[in-house]
This record gives sequence, structure tokens and C-alpha cells, in this order.
Amino acid sequence: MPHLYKEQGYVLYPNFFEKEELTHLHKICEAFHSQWLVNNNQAYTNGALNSNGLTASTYLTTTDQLFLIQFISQPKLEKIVSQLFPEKAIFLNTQLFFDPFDANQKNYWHRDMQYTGLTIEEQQACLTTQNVIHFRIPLKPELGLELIPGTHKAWDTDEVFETRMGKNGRLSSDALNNSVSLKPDVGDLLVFSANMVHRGLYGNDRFAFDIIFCDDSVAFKAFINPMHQPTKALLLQLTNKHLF
Ligand SMILES: O=C(O)CCC(=O)C(=O)O
Repeated sequence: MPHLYKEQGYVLYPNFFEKEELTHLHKICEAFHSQWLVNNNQAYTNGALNSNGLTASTYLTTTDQLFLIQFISQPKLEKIVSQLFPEKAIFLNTQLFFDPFDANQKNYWHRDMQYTGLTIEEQQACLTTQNVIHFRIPLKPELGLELIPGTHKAWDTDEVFETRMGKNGRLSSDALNNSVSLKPDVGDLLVFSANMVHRGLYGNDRFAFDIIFCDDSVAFKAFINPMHQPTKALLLQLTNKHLF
């Protein structure tokens, strides 16, 4: 599998989890989401598609926080993290992906790094120097993601660049050639590089939990919110602490 990731920038692991392994995770995510919706109604009606920071104490009990960080650091996930990252990796954040309030809202091609304040040249350099990987765990069957294989290591063609930047009359939702659509089911794990060109496929009342890991580097430490990291007390209760 690591060679597939190196080549394409993503790997789908079918039936990675038994459905029962996701039952409590799903409950926690539902509880988080309903509270998030109450407090972020304006963002939601204005087009938000995801929330983040589930591991914080904002909406979760300490017991559920511990459950989440145990889930994130479970050996079978850590094994994949260690296979896919060239060097040591750490936990960056979690996200929940859901459908837009407006069913007609268009999706958009992007590389995650384009929203972090980097210049185009810096973004280009990131392809060889920085690794951020999403671990998508659908909690409902979803239409999934559309990805352009190989773009985790290859820079944009003109068409891709103009599309994801919405330039020269192109829209970021326009169709692009050479893409693949992946439709993970509940129990599957979809791992993909945040550096690659991708877009979400909305619909089916999607509800997916993403865990994001990144290189253990100074550049990424700046993006880590301490509120999303386990407290010392929680860490003491964890057997597997390498990712925090
Ligand atoms: O599912 C989506 O809406 C997009 C996912 C995405 O862009 C990401 O996880 O970086």
C-alpha cells in the first residue's frame, strides 16, 4: 500500500473498521455536531462544510476526549501513519465533513495548502518538503471525493491552476480531466494527501470524521492549536503517545 500512496497520493482501505468499532465514534461526532450547529448557525447557513477541533474540551466530556485520542492513536492507524510519512508524523487536527446548507452549493477543487498564506512558489516547494495526510472515516455512506492522482508530487497544469484559483473565466467547480472519484463506505478508510488537487462530492447527507496528521516539523507546529491536543492528564492515560 505505501507504494500506491507514493504513486497516486491516496489509498482506499476497504473494510478497515468493523461497523461496531465506529458506533461510539459516530455518537460522539453526532453530539459534537449538534452543539456545533447551535453555536455556528451563521457559518453553516453561509456555506460551511466542515467543523474541526473535536478533540478539544469545548463540546466533549473528558471521557469522550480520551476515547477520541485513543481512537486516533490506535495501533492500526499509527501503523499506516508510519508507513506513509517519510519521517516522524504528529497529530494535527480532526474535522467533520457534512453537506452544505444550500443543496445547490458547488464544490471546489483545491490543495489544502492554498489557504495557509503561502505564495505560489512556496506551495510548489511544499510538494517535495511537506506532508499532510487526511484519514477519512465516513460515518455514513458518502459520494466521497474526487482527486487527481499524482498531483501530490506534480504541480498544476495551466488548466488545473486556473480552475482551482478561479482564473481566466474558469470556476473552481469546473470539471477537470484525469480525476478519479472515490466513494468510501462506512468501515472503509480513505487516506489522501492534503497537498493533492481534490474536491469533496456533496450529497447523501454525508457525515465523515477526518483525522489529519502532518510532519513533526517547526513549520507545522505553528498550525497546531494546543486546545486540540490532549492535556497532560489525558496523555497519562494513553498507552500510545507517539503521535502527540
Ligand atoms: O470533503 C470535502 O468537502 C473536501 C475535503 C477536503 O477538501 C479536505 O479534506 O481537505
